[in-house]
Amino acid sequence: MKKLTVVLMAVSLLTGFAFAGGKKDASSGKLIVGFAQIGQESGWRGAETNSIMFYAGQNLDTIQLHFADAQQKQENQIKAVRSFIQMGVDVIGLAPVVETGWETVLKEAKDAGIPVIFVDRMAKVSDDLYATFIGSDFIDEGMKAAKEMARLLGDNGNVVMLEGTVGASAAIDRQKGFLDEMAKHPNIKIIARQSGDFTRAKGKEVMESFLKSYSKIDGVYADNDDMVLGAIEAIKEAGKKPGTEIKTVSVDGVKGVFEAMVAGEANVTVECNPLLGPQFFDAAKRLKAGEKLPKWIKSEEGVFRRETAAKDIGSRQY
Ligand code: GYE
Repeated sequence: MKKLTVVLMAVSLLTGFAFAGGKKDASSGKLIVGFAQIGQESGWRGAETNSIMFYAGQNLDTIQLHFADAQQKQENQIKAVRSFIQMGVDVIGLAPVVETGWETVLKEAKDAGIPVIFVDRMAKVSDDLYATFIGSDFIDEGMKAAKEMARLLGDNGNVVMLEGTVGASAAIDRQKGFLDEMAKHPNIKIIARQSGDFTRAKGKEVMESFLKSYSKIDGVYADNDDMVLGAIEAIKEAGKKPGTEIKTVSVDGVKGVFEAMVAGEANVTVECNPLLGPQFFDAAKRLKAGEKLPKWIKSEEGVFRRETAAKDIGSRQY
């Protein structure tokens, strides 16, 4: 905690489009990076932000980080990117909240000669508008989740889906993977789908309404762990048993879900690695040095089940 406080003081923090930090100090020779973060919607995102801040804080002599929190609004992210362009940073990191609507601002970055790294979510733009994407294979995560759900339900039952932010690559592709895989299990019915915006509060709200509308729900799949944690609260408040009567599968691998698995209230989490700080700054350094990077730097991820959660929880870093 102490370390993080030092880091927070050392990097410039921008909330939304508000801009603090001034022109870059070109004489410093440091790698100057602007990072346009989505917000603070989930435990996963908090872990990613910490990973980035921590790495920058450990490398203050070589890295200058300007960090913007867009509070889940694309317009704020666009303003943050524009302010980074104005500052003349060396590299921009962007976690695009949604997939579309980025062409104009990315062309501005390109014209200014500033490479852009997509971090953890993708955007739908042509290859010349970004340098690389560092992140997960969301389709694969969704498929893994569906296989786990089919196993938990013995290939039969009713499933509801709590979906992430509408238009976010992490949500769109996880659902695609989940549904494609589920198509191989015709006795499992997807009876309802709705967005819970990747947050615990909305996940709970949506699950409450599902529980009112459907008397037989055997499984809940969520695009992230936070929403399933909200759903678990809703299920308990409705007098049902999460993890046994209603099985859960979600994506991320945050501590809270491991705790729920240890308590027998959740079943499976498919890992999505948020500890991207080291890879991000490594890529930024290489881009500054003029290197060309592969278009996708993929994260490696596992699947964690309730049966081993008590053992696994000890080695979890987020
Ligand atoms: O799964 C979710 C977060 O973009 C991969 O965003 C990320 C997702 C992550 O809010 O919890």
